[in-house]
Amino acid sequence: MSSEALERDYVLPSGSVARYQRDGHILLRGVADNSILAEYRPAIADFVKRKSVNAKPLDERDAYHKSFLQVANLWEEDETVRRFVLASRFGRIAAELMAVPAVRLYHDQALFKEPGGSATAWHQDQYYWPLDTNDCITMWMPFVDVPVEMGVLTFASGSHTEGSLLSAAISEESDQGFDDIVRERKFPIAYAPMQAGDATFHSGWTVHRAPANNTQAMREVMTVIYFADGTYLLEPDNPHRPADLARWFPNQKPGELAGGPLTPIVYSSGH
Ligand SMILES: O=C(O)CCC(=O)C(=O)O
Repeated sequence: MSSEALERDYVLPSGSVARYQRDGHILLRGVADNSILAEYRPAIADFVKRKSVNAKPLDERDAYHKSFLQVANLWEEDETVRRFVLASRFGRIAAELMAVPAVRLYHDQALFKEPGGSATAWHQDQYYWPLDTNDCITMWMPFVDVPVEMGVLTFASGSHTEGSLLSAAISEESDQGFDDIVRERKFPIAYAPMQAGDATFHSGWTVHRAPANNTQAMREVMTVIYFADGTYLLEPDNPHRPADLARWFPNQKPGELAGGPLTPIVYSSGH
């Protein structure tokens, strides 16, 4: 039943594409219905729990690992999660917002911010990605209602139009540096409380952060990242991009078309 729901198209509210392209992010309501949440929330939560059994207590972690429990590419290991991550319903939204005919999966990540988990520093995702395109997008979907004080995703609207604004990995340095840039450039800050099954989509260059989780409940969030089919791989030009190249594109080289068994086409308008 819910797997069928994953194959049904989501109709974008009118004006969504223009808004996404102007702001670099958009909040869409009800992207996953209750049947989808009921099937996939437990599978993803169990997976994160299994992978996090050895996580240190919050106060013994470094600054980055205080922000969330992070588990990547669940779809490789779990058949149920695979259906969720490769769903054409989500891939189609990504393609339509970016106005491209087809998208590939880049990778997925569960980002569970624990009660008391600290803020996620300002950053740009694409700093990490050796992809020669501006057409990268992340779906960020909570499986629980997320009030602002639980750590809702927060965007600097319009910041994606300028490409790389600061060469910095997510850290206290990126937080301070982007904070200054956001203020100087007067990018409007956008965030809103979300309900389970709502999703935000943001561009790879959109500057974003999330506040701390000041509630007693886990912020359960699943993300899926896509890029436009037809994208070429870049020569890694910072200390972080070689690891992404090796992890997501094994056996591929800079200059080649990005795409292999780990980065399948998730949606194509031609099919
Ligand atoms: O979930 C968070 O706190 C941060 C998420 C994020 O930065 C992303 O999905 O790109």
